[in-house]
Amino acid sequence: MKKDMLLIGSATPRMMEAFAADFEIHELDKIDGLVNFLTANGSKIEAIATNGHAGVSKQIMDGTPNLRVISCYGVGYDAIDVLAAKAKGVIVTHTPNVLNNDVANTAIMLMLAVSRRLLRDDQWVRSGNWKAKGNAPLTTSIEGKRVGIVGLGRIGETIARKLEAFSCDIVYHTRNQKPESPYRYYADLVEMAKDVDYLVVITPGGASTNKLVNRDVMNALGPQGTLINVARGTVVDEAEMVKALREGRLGNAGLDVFEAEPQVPEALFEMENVVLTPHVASATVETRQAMGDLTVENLVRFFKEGKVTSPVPECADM
Ligand code: NAP
Ligand code: 8YV
Repeated sequence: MKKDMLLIGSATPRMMEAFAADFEIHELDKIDGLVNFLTANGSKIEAIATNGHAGVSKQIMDGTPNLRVISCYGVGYDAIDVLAAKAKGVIVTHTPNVLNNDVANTAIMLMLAVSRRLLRDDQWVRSGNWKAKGNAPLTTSIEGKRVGIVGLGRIGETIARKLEAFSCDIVYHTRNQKPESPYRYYADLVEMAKDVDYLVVITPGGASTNKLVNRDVMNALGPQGTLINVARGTVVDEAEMVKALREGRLGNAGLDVFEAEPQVPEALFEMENVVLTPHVASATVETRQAMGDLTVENLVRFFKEGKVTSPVPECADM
């Protein structure tokens, strides 16, 4: 018999087709009145599929007493209260590794787009400036520059490895030093920011990283420095970042994530030294297909084999 699954957020047609083979799907977006839905159907729901943005609200967690598994379409799961889920015996899964390359590519794309003023130069051609004013002003190379990676995990390591092709000098900051890493470690983030040209942020979100990149870190990075954030908007103090960019205390920024998405501080829209993308680091057809397949696989395996492929670390012992 098909299990009842609550789908929070959207899923691709391929995911929907795969889910439909094993689950009775209840789409939150199509439910009219969550309280009534949970009263009538909450006890039937055994599985939830959600994503890193939407997570699972307390109301839904409390209203689904027979929930057994939550599958997150994304590697970051800061929007899910994993400890509350675990306390209820609910296992949480996510999609690590399959997105490493595209997220790393996005970080490097932002470094290049900011430093080589890609958007300005595209506009230089389209606006007729090239004909009217001649060559565009010179830009800055990323070649051989020092890059500080904040969070040297699966994606951070991938960024570091790819940046070796640009002869970059890689250093990193994490809470725990990685003794086997070839890169120089900084226990102190401000000290690292003082020494680098680029600071690339790729930690998880959540309480432990909230506003980790604060005013002191941005001042240390300085007027020639570039901040790249592909982690979560909460990891950077956004108001301080806008001020630092405006006052020239921070040189440039390339940002894929924001504190209150899809709200983005409008002050950033006019800045030529800033490149903005709408949280799309993993959003290629290829990577989203791999993430979708893993999201489905975790749920299907759980009910067929009693185990999952990629539990979040907190649930690895369940
Ligand atoms: P991961 O393998 O778990 O790596 C996380 C790294 O962050 C580890 O090196 C960890 O080291 C470090 N870290 C954690 N808390 C820290 C803290 N308070 N201070 C300093 N470093 C800290 O995770 P991943 O797979 O690389 O993914 C990282 C994150 O990227 C995800 O959680 C997600 O938020 C984000 N992401 C964004 C997009 C996007 O679309 N923009 C896509 C994918 C992922 P220590 O534990 O030693 O500190
Ligand atoms: C996605 C992400 O935007 O994996 C993550 O942590 O932030 C991204 O890959 C998202 O989770 C997909 O819904």
